[in-house]
Amino acid sequence: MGDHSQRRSLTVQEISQVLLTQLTDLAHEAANQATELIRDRRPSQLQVDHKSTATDMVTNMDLASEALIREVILSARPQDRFIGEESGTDNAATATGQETDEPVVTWVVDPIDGTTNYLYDLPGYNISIAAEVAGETVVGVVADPAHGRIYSAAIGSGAFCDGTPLRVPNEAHHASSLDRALIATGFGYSPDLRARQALVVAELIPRVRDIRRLGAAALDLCHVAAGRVDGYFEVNLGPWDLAAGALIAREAGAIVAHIDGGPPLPGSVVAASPAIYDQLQAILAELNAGSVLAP
Ligand code: LIP
Repeated sequence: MGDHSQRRSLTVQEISQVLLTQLTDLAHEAANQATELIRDRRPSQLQVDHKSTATDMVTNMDLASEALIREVILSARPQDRFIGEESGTDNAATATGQETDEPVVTWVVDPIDGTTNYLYDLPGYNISIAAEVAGETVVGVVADPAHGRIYSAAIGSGAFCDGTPLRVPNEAHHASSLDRALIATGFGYSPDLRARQALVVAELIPRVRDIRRLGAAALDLCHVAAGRVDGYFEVNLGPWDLAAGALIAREAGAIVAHIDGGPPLPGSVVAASPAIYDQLQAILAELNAGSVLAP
């Protein structure tokens, strides 16, 4: 194995279409196998543990799904890095990269996004798999097992749902003004944070068509891409909640940014059709939606 410390890191622009296709196909394979596991082999009784709060749950199927996705991906590409929500491990120390000039690929995975929905067997839980190069998401796949849909995107190549191109509607038939916009959002697991987030929604709700709280960030972003909601915002998320869905929304023509404007950062996002993005971003700034994290 050569000395990879000298290996140049390719820019995102230099990634070959061949590599993007390989990564997309591998993410689809892993998502399909994880869908079969969590939906078709769902046990009658889930084992549930808690993380940050009593409502921040992880089930045995979250763990099994992540182990399966890790196995599918790293058995095909052992040189890659893998960061999963539940294992909390990052095999950066063992990721060696290729002998060739191929860039280091990091997989960012939420094995079940929308765990509460999954626990209650409510639609909306999903499997979110992203591949990153040089810190930028280049491939994103989000599987929606309850509806049998798979959303996907590769950087610069558009967004798709089950192979059908997705394009955010930006004409008036959906929403050209905020008061006709359907906006999705979500809440954290801390009661104090949820109370502050609810105050923002209380101010917002009279100024939009309606609010939807669907329970899973990755799919909320895919709904923006598919025009099922006109915008989505949320704070206090993990990188695995956002990585794949943000690329899919952006590749479908949505504007995706940090809730306070600027490039998106892990944890905080606003995504919307170009027709209403500026209005939504402005009202969120007016309501200090990005500062709810500070008690
Ligand atoms: C969920 C997010 C959702 C948020 C939930 C939760 P998890 O992720 O996808 O948008 O509102 O509170 O964080 O924990 O189910 O993977």
